[in-house]
Amino acid sequence: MTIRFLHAADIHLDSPLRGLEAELGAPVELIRGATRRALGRLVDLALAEDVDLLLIAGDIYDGDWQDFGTGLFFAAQMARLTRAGKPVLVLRGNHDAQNRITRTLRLPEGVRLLDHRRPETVELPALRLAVHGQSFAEQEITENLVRGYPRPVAGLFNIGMLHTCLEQVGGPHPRYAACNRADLLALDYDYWALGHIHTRDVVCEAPWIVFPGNLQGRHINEPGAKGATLVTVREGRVVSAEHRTVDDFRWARVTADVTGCDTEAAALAQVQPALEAALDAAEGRGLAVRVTLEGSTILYGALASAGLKEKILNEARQLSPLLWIEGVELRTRPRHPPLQDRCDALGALARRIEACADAPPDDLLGEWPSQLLGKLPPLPENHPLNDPKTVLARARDLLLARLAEG
Ligand SMILES: [Mn+2]
Repeated sequence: MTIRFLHAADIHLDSPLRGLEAELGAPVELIRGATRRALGRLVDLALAEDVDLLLIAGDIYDGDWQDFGTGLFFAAQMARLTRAGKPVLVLRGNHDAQNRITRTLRLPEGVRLLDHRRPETVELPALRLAVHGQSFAEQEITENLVRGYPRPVAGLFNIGMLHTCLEQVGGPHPRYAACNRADLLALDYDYWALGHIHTRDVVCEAPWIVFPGNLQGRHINEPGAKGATLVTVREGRVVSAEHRTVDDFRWARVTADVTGCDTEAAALAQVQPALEAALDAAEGRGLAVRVTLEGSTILYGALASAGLKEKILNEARQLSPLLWIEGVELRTRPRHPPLQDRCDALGALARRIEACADAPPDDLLGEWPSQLLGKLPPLPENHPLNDPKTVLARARDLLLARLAEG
């Protein structure tokens, strides 16, 4: 017997845009509707693949609905599945915990929202499946929910649904139902359908422990293809758990190396292929790109001046109306034409400085560096100041850079 189910999480339906309206040229409409269109595509995929079941492991909503439209949209999409006879099991996560969502709408028959007071088990005998899970009652669940989950049902394929930060504890974020991998393994289920971590992660394959990632990236820190995990189970064993992309708008980071560019036009030309590659990867979706420039360049100062983002946005717009520049990051280093090649007094000075660095340090510096160092506390053994040649080379580079910048 073969069954297939789709595992999604972190839909964050109608997630608000933070400050995007104020950004020059931002495709606000494309981004605003993206979470809804991604959910629509998830349902399209479930129908096209004729899956037996859809699981959504928490954070369907980003928070309390602005109005009933959010809930209406979700219920209507779920009805497309239930009308086709496909059951749906959902959990509440930290964003849509029981006490955070004040408005309610009846969900279609066939959509099962798991209990927030205790772990609930749903058996689907026709599919030879048992699904165990518990919703978040409130936003911050500090207890280890898994500790209360029941033993597996013998003879069935057991799935655990859980919204959890897993072992990502510490840092600024609260412990959202934190647990260890060992807690999950101890329950001896066949598949763990997790949610909360927005980057897809197959934590383990024996048994399968999977974060499918969120359905739709919402900002530059959620780049790349987003979607759900399609799982195939044959004779009670997982034979595949594949990512399927359903996102509608894409976020990407690209890097362009501007080493050797001596005009702004040349630097902008270096950005173009990186933008084209990102557009290709987005396969016709709207795309927001963060561009990082790196390399050493004589344009170091020029690139840092105002207007660079707008100039790159202009290049982007000419490539495709679907492309937007979310931001530009400069990781360039300064580089100046060698002063030593000049015929004037500055060139002569630069050549003297250059030559000094190759001279024996004692000839050049005499006793004073060792006298100076003698007055300092002892340096660690590998400290660069212990080597006069290194000190000289550093001094040379610094002097030449200062001279070149005028
Ligand atoms: Mn969450």
